[in-house]
Amino acid sequence: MIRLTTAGESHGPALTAILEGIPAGLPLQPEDLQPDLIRRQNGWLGGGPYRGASPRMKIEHDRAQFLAGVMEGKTTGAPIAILIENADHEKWKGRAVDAMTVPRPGHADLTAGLKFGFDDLRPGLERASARETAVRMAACSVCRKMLGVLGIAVGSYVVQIGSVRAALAEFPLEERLKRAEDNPLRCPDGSANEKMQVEIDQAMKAGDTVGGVFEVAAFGVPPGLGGYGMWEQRLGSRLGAALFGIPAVKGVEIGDGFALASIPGTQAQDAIGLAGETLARTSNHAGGIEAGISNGQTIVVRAAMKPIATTLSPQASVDLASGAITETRYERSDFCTVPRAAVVGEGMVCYVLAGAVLDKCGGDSMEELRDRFDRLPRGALGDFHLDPKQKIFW
Ligand code: EPS
Repeated sequence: MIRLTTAGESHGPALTAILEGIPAGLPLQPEDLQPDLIRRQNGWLGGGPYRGASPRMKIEHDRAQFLAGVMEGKTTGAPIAILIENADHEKWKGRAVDAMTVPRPGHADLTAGLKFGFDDLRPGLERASARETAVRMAACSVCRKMLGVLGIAVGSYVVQIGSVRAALAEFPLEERLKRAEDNPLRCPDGSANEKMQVEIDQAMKAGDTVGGVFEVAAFGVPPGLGGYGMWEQRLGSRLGAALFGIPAVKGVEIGDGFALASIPGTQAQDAIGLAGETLARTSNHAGGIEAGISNGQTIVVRAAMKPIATTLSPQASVDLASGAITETRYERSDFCTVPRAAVVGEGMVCYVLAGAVLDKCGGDSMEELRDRFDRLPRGALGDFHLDPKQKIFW
């Protein structure tokens, strides 16, 4: 059983995470997590954030430290404790802060204030802040490292920002992922990239924010992960829950998702054929999941983010201290987080897949896990044990 808990406020001293269930013997250094931490901050590894990422990204230089569960550069099988310091904390330490009493629609201010009965809305937004995804990313990056040993790779790209949609049909999945790493907006379509930046720039000028859509693909996933009986076992529901767990995500699709609702059943499935002695498909409408179980094809999921709730232009609200009708006050934030959220999406997919692999194979050490993983059936005809005679079941 794999389990992740994070703790930490956006402007508190540090963010922390405890990741349980990673087997012993996985080589692990803080530097292994660094590329993902940089990609989450900037949208890519190339150098600096895109225009429209939060100015906070120039303040934070996230670095993960292991406080437990890693000795001599290897996991021990014990819970892994991770810490990332908040550089911005220096500016908040010892400073008196005006009470926050006017909730921003769409943020946690109102719901957390009501739920917890706070006398100031700040504790809610401090914990609800997507700053939390920094340490979540670090923990998910450990899962990525474990999956990498098993030959499973996960990547992402942006398909839409605001009203600009990328034209991706000409690029195979692998090419999309490669191209995404060359652009801070993570969009594989070069001309769409430029239009997306213009859309973000326009939103910034207008004191507004923009949302969008990203996709995550996982390669090398064996058939047989997940389950069909109960909803919490279905790989689709696990991935869906994880992606919905990213702040501002309002929609998730698997494979062709909503588009499948409007085409005939004969065209919506992925016909089963043979390549030599192994089962093969020529399409992947199902996104690598059939009946809640991975089918050995590439897993493809898509998530839609609403525009960030914090806008420079004031929005109508109520001062909860006085009851007066008023407007929101601006708090520093991102104007568009879609490229950054795509990287967090990769992390969430890694976390779910690592859990599903461990559920299927178990293993206290990487050696044990690897041995069991390597023996999983991959869909050769010889993997099935069917007997064509009649049977009386009931
Ligand atoms: C966030 C507001 C901004 C973002 C933050 C999420 O923080 P601040 O209020 O300090 O400007 O930068 O995200 C991060 C710090 C991060 O590392 O992703 C919010 O309100 O959700």
